[in-house]
Amino acid sequence: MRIDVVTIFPGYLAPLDDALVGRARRAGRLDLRVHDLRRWATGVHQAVDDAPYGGGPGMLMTAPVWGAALDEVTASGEGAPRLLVPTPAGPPLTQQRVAAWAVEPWLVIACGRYEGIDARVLEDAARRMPVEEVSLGDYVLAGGEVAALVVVEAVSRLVPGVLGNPASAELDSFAEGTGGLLEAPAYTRPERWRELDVPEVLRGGNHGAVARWRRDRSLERTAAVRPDLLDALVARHGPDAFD
Ligand code: 6GU
Repeated sequence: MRIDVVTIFPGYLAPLDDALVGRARRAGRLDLRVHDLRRWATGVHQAVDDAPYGGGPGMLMTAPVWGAALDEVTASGEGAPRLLVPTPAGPPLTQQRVAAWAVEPWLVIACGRYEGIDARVLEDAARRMPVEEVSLGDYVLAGGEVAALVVVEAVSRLVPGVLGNPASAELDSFAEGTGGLLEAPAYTRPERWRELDVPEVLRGGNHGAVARWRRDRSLERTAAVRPDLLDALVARHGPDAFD
């Protein structure tokens, strides 16, 4: 899979050299390319922003700079990529959307800064490729770079061959295998630590009992912190969802 990230702060994406994603890149399973938007800026000051029409605070990133960048990046491969644009104004990121993007051959992520990007940039791009806006949640970040890190990490761990044990992705919180619920708490050795014991059932080797215990803890935890996920499960599977 190929992912291009366009940003005015390429250094922000440096963590993608590390850990799981870094290993996937070096193994050739992930072709990740980070581009400095300023490369496409013109004029002596290499400006990428300007004041918004209609007034208001802050600056907007300009259409000519983004247009030139996206023209070049999106023409540099086979076919058209899917364009992802992080913005607090987008629909929220979910594991479902992550899983859909993980089977795409090519993603381009356009990181906005300041008050965002001239709206015509996305309108124009959508003439040639699928475009999706995405938000990390109901709070405001200074730019799209952290969201790009989140998307790249979440997507790449679902790309075949990236995760050491593919079964672990199936059991993740929010994944299909757990019915879209949160995972149960987990324990490893030592059995007793600071007078705290690992739950008896997990030490017993009764796989059916372990599975029931995990499902109950999973329901408990989800009801406590994310009741909306339980509602979604009932909406999908009906009132017998917990049997
Ligand atoms: Cl994707 N971008 C920005 N700038 N702020 C955000 C966000 C994205 N998601 C939540 N807040």
